[in-house]
Amino acid sequence: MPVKKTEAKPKVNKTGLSDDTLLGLYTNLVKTRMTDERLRKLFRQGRYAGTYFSAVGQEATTVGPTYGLFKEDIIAPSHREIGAAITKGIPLEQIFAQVYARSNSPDKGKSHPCHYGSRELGVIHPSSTVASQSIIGTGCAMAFQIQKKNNVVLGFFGEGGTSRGGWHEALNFAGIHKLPIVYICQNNLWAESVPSTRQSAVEKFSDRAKAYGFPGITIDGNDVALVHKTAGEAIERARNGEGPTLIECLTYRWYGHSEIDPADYRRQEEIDEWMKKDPIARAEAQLLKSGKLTTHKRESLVAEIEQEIEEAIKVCETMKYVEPEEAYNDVYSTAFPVRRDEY
Ligand SMILES: Cc1ncc(C[n+]2csc(CCOP(=O)(O)OP(=O)(O)O)c2C)c(N)n1
Ligand SMILES: [Mg+2]
Repeated sequence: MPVKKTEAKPKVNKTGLSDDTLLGLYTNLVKTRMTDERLRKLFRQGRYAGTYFSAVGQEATTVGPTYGLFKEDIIAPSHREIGAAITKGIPLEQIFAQVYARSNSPDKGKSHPCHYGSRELGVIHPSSTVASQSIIGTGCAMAFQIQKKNNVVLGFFGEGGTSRGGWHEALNFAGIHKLPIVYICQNNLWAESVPSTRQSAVEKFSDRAKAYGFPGITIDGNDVALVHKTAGEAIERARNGEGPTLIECLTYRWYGHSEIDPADYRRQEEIDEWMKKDPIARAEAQLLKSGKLTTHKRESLVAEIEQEIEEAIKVCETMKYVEPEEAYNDVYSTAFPVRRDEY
């Protein structure tokens, strides 16, 4: 078949995206929400130990930027990025294994329940020290630049993380060297029980980018189409060697800091107000209106995800816990240090 000279442009809907893209985003939002809600429930049933850090309500801020990345692009997540992990392609079985701390988890049960990572899929395994992933992610962006690769890093953190000294050093360094990284601040208004107003004296967290010489923007983080488009533009800039961008996504976590936090430091009116801005309901309304999604299609999608979740739980709950000796493995990587002249 001869190659067509001009491809018909995909139809763009009111959100400025094609229906296919919006449906792809929506599918990841639903998968993330269903997995997250199920993990909360499993914790309450005592099916695993520790705690769980839900990101329900914040899905658009993680799914939106990640959707459409190349496999070789890197994500530097923190503890509330289940949506980025799922969208980058980490199988549910591994997500559950991480939370359950079983031997099939990538870190063999060593870390935090919500520190999803995958070397193969370019998801850096987070460290518990808040915002430390911004430093490591910036280093990865520097590696891409040295290697002259056309790849980017997405660096995620909460607004509380922007108070850490290392976070500022990382952004300063990225600005100086015009590194290919997009920083995504999930401003969910709270860092445990500390309100965002007690975290910074500047009006917007995105204003902090000015100090480092690159653009910063604050957007509605519950509008998945807007988040995807804004991040897409920043990713393009980064790929073209034009340097970093800081995107502050205004969003909200519906539940406590973790499942052991009743979050009674928040007003009920605040919670109700944000629940009305549910990112999934908004994307769904648009898709139902355009006819790309029907109630029947939605039901089959939910049933398909439900089955995947059930299978992942079954695998996890029959999997052994790790032996104590495992604590000594994988502490130092054999792949490093890599000398610069080996690139
Ligand atoms: C250096 C450091 N201080 C404190 C903690 C404990 N801690 C874990 S998450 C968190 C809140 C972080 O808030 P934010 O960055 O806004 O992310 P969010 O939890 O709201 O997603 C704190 C204080 C930590 N892990 N590391
Ligand atoms: Mg926060």
